[in-house]
Amino acid sequence: MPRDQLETVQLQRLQTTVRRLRDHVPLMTKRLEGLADPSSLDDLADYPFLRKTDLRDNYPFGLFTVDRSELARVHASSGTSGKPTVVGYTKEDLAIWDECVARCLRGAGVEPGWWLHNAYGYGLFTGGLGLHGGAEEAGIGVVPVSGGNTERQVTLIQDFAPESICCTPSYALTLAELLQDAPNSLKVGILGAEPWTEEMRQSIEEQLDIVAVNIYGLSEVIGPGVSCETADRQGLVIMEDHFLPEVVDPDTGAPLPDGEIGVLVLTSLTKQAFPILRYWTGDLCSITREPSPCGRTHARMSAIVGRADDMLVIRGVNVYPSQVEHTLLGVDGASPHFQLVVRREGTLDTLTIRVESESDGADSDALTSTIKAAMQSSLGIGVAVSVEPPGSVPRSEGGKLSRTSDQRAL
Ligand code: DLL
Repeated sequence: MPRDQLETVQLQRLQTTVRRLRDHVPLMTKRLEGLADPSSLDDLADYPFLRKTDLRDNYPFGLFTVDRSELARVHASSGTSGKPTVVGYTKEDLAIWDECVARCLRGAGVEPGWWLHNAYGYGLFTGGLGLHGGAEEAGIGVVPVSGGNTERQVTLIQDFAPESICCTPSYALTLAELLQDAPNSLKVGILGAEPWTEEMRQSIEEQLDIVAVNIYGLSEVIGPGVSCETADRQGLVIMEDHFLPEVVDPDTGAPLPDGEIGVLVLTSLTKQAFPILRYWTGDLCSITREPSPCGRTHARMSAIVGRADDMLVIRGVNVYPSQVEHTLLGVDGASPHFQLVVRREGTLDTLTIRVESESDGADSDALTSTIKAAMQSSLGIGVAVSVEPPGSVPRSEGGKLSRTSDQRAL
């Protein structure tokens, strides 16, 4: 759809969403007091942000706009502390979600009639059931294997010969290790739910011999399928007829121009049970509204470069785990299995990078100095490096892998 038509649709849907929230959610009635309904998309910037703490404060169903009897499903994400955040869907919401994920899969090159090995966790996490519904909608057969039990997953991939797979990028690496170099049937991987870099993509593609595309989403907004790369991988195409993106300054909240990196803020345009206005995702990326070479007119976002709250301050220098991954995987002989250990010495935070060498017999002294020099030049600080034999660093066992071990409180 040409952008001017798309923006007309977006504005109508935004007006409906604002009215729905004002009429049905006490918190929003209060917050929107004195604010007129939007008469242009630019008015969006006048509304307050919705944050994760608002979801927690209104646990479990305080932000829903429908009675619980109208809900078809709930999902929840376990935060790092306390109560989970709960999200709800009507039957129509589920149909929209399926459509978004179906678009992701088809754009990624997954064909009707193929099979999808779905190794995202089933349950309260949105990954498993989200990809499941989208695949069924698109006519793709699902192997609903869920996360974990890696040996069995490998057997199923070998015996069922699925053409596509979805899981976290870190779990794709775990599976690749077990599949070894044996030929496999996989052609496309739809990977996301955690940050990963181009270097990690290359490594996964080489090991599994697949095209790996990046899928993004979060339960507060709908789940996976908010955006996804197409097979030509020119950024993640946002399902902009359902979700309105903004990128704002992490400190001031002011809207940033296209191309600048800031916090992604998302507004749902069609959701019924749990609409959200200006949800502060905390994820850092940039967006472009230039038409894509593949012909799509929807805005595209860059890969997530980090989370505003992921940033480490190592001796006064801001460091994102994704920067470390990017540098590390550029070093010959370093494997994609690494962990960042943050400790506190006195008042200073220190960073140790644990990384496995690619092979058993590697010269670990030489690799250590190469990595140290690479980090000094890309991050501007010295870090400690521990090169370890293959198999020493924790692997993903199906879910999201935390690359950072924060030992500052110990
Ligand atoms: O992770 C939904 C999902 C499932 C996305 C399967 C993709 C595939 P949550 O558990 O609510 O939902 O976590 C959302 O995960 O705010 C990001 O910080 C991170 N995240 C999700 N996808 C990506 C990605 C699902 N492609 C949080 N790249 C988000 C980087 C991602 N981070």
